[in-house]
Amino acid sequence: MTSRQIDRRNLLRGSLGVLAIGALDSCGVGFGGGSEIGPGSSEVRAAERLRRTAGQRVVHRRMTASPATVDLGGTTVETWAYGDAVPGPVFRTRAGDLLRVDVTNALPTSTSIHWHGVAMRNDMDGVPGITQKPIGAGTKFTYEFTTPDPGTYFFHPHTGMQLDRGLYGVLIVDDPHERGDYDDEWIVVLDDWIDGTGQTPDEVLDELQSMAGMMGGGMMTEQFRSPLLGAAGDVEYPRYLINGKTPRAPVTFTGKPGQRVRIRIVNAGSDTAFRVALGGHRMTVTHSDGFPVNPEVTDALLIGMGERFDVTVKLGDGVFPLVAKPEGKPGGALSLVRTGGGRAPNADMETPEVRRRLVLGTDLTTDSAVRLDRRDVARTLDLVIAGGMMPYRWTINGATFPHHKPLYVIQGERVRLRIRNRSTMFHPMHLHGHTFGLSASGVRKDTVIVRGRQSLDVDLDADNPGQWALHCHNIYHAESGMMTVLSYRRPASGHDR
Ligand SMILES: [Cu+2]
Repeated sequence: MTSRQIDRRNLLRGSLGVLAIGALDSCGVGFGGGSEIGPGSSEVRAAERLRRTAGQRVVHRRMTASPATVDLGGTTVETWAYGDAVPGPVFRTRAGDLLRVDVTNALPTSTSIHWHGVAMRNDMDGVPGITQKPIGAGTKFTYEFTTPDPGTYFFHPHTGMQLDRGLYGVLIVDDPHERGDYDDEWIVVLDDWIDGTGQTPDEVLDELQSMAGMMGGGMMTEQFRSPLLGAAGDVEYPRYLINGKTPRAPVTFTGKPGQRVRIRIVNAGSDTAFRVALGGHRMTVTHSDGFPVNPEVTDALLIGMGERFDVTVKLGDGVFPLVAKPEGKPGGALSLVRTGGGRAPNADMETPEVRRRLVLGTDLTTDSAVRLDRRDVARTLDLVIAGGMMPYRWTINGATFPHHKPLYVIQGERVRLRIRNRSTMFHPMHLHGHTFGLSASGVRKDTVIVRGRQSLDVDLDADNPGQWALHCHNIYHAESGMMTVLSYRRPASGHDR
């Protein structure tokens, strides 16, 4: 590893947070000339005040992050988890409620929690060095924010490689006005797993980053490939999980024939897109990253890291495999759906639906109720994303975080992000604090797959002031530089000069 890499990674793991934190509480006194709207600013407080209502319900929960011994089904591993379980807890609010979570950090290192997809107050977004100080080992932190929009969300650390251990849980924001035309609901969390099987995610990252030096050019350039995505991943995982279990001990969902079930699917993986299908069934996709889409019937669904989809199924009679096949990689994850008698299907992860009609988020169309209104784009920002295995370095606009140039916006603007993928690898690009609309279809998302060599435009309203991470949700890429900041800035005529 080069000294520059060591330097950068130390920055990411802590000292950047300490260095930058002085700027957080004083409005606009920070990097880049003194006009950024920081997480501790009056604008951020004002935005949160608008979300609050008289008599707002408070949902109060507690959670501890700690080392844990976890049984994945035939494999017991030492890892890090919330509440000693993988996945961690499910938190549930109604739209408009205040969520308060007291977090105790019993890990041997600092951590943070990012509430992925939630359009929340910037100072609770959980990104050390950008929105808060790291939560030190042995200390506590309370997250408290309004959950404005219904949907399926999840949470995880925004610290180093911690997400690729067992630190993740689900946040469901219910819609009090929903018709609720389903009989039951299941939460399905997908994960790619290596921790405790001989290598930690940090060791895998070190290996990827030092590969060039160790092996010279020409070797180890073959990534996992998918005709659909291009290069499909960098890490071969020994296990793939649904709700924390390998196919040797699959979780079983039970229901009755004819029931309609809403399945909320979350990809908590770090380097793996999954093809999901339910044997013997077609699925109707109803929501993408929490927001409604026009119902789309499909056999299989491709889910990138950080994406969530809700589907409904009408259950048949028998026992069926719910399969999650890692795109371009061997192996798979399995759970079972049981509504009647019969033997469990073979755990071969090869139900034919996986290879029938497949949709991605970019194939869907938006429910008109959540389409962004028609407005002229006030500002277009280019995001050229690039990089490769040799050296293992991933960039946005030519720079690696934290050497990035922030993308500046002004509150109230309609902003277009023009994402240009110059690499052969797919990248699920995630913006904090906003749900953009795909320019082509209007579909609202906060995480979107950009395939190898693909270009994609997304639009957003700059209506949530603060400093927002914008990064690839391949955690190995994000930790190797593929991150920048969407930075709200006061207009030049403002009071802060
Ligand atoms: Cu990436």
